[in-house]
Amino acid sequence: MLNKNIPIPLYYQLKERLTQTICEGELEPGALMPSERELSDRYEISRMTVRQALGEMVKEGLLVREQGKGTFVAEPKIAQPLLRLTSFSEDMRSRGMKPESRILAIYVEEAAPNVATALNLGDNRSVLVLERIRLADSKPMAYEVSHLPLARFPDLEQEDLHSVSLYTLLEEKHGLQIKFARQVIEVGLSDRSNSEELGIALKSPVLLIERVTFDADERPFEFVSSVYRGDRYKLQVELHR
Ligand code: 16G
Repeated sequence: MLNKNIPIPLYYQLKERLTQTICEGELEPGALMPSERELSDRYEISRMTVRQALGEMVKEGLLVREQGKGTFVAEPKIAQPLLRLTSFSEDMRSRGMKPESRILAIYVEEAAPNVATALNLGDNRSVLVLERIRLADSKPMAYEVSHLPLARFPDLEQEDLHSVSLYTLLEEKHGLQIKFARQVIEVGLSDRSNSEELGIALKSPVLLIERVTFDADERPFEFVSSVYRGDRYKLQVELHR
């Protein structure tokens, strides 16, 4: 039971109690939370108090509300370190998750001016565009559009990129040495097309990430713009002084 005789608000006590049951694994990610009525009966508190506790937990990302379905325990966020250049596949494997890609499109096009500048393209502006949904344990995590100079990777279009890591392919088959990347991260809202592909509500918070990656000769070989789910990612960095 909650303690009505101490100066700690009841909604806060309930929130702490529910958070504890989630942290201890009693309520697992994806589990449906008991309804407001059940919680108010169980803890003998008003539904308004329950609503306040659940509302705060939704704001903090511990719970997610799905229209018409109920409130669920959120999947834990992936803490993405910012100082190492890794691939999506490496990141997921290092966490014991299975990386996969759903290829939405592969095509060749004339690079847009910003892509041509980022990739330092001269007269030959043909780029291979790879649109992928990146999945971890079958759940969509990110939407990525990669642009690669076609002249450097003419055979890439024929490869089976569904289960393979692009970086592994470039390193192992094309002998590329991946050296460093420049990345810009912004906050944004999901739009109609990526919301659907990522399985999130329209205008959900997302991370918009742009990466230009360079080889050992410091030549840029990929320009990637991606949309990462804000409910599944947090960024982590170690700061020194
Ligand atoms: C990451 C990179 C992306 C790269 C991909 C390769 C970010 C924001 N993006 O998702 O630039 O193309 O890894 O992954 O980190 P893969 O080797 O698994 O295909």
